[in-house]
Amino acid sequence: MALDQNTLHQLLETASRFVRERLVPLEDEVAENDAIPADIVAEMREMGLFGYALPQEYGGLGLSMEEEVRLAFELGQTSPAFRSAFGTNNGIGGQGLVMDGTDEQKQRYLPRLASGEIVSAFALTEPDAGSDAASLRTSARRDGHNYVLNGTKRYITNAPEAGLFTVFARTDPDSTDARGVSAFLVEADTPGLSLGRPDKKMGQRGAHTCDVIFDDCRVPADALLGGVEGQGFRTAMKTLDRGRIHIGAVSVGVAERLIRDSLRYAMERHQFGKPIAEFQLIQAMLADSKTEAYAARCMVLDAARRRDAGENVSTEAGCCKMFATEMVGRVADRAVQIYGGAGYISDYSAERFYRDVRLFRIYEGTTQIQQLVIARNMIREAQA
Ligand code: COS
Repeated sequence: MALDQNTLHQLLETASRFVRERLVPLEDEVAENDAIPADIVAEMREMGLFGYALPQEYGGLGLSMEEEVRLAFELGQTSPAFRSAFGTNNGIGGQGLVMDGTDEQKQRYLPRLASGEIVSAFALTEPDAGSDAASLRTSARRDGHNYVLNGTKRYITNAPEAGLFTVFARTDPDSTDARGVSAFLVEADTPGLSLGRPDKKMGQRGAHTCDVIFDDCRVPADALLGGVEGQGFRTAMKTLDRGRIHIGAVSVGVAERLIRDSLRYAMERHQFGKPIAEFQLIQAMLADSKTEAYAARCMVLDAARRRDAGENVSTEAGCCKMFATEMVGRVADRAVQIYGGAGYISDYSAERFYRDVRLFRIYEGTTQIQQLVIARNMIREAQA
């Protein structure tokens, strides 16, 4: 545990109040404008939210995985776009640097990530390399004291806001698999780096993705993460293992919010002369959602504790990501069903959350990739 119980309790309380009093009232506005107000981003910075999972020595809060998931349970209780604003710095955008960066690279970037001065993004996916991430084609050719990057990255979360990209590119042109992939820290204003138009997404408005294009983009040799070629894919996988537990925790938070909202609605809405919450078919939906969200909460906490204890949690991370994201999809579907006609109308939050949570089953590894990771690990362990 990085924090004493009192400090952790205070942090969770503050986050919960921030969500209830500041973020929930802004959900519709953010969805409408596709932007998070600047004063809210400033408050997030002041609260330390851009660096909760980054080491204290670089200005972060240095939360353990268990503390982080407990924070994510709170932060998940509102539109996922809010969490996305600082999520990449703590997660896929910042953890490669924390895990594998050189001291100099950490010194240069982590304090600015932790303070929220810059936003980071994780540039792995390409037009032709999604689930098969190791087949990526973006190249990084060594040229004297530089590398020259060429290629296109796709659906990159926070790219429009990012000041720093962790870019995965092939340094060994003769390779076609994971071994030839290296990671680079590329600043957004590097000549040769440009952005595509923001993507028009199904949901999570207020969080932005777009293409990142590298056209003879020249970076100094010390932009190579960790100073070692060929380690990039491993860095990406380790980062995603961690991120998958986090997404599981956010899914639990959203599910708990949806359950609370649909329970309240069911108790207020009258049909056939009584609140619909008194009908057993509505009760069955509420009970199923409650049970599944509770199971996911327990799972996520267990995986986080195991990771804190130093266990390899690649399998458990996959289990959490798969179960919790599928769970919140079912919970959102039941929420719409309980709201009935109102659930299909955008005046009620169920409709928005239904679209927002769909992404959880796709990014940071689809459900099908989690199944593959879990089963492959099971077979490997059985053979050992
Ligand atoms: N931690 C550390 N290293 C890992 C790892 C992990 N969790 N998973 C794999 N590796 C290492 C392997 O040990 C292997 O290294 P060695 O050759 O030195 O042993 C290397 O990485 C390649 O692994 P593997 O052979 O398993 O790679 P595959 O090409 O078969 O792909 C999957 C593995 C499918 C699991 C991977 O491509 C993946 O996770 N895809 C989904 C990508 C994703 O989540 N995209 C979302 C983008 S971010 S929003």
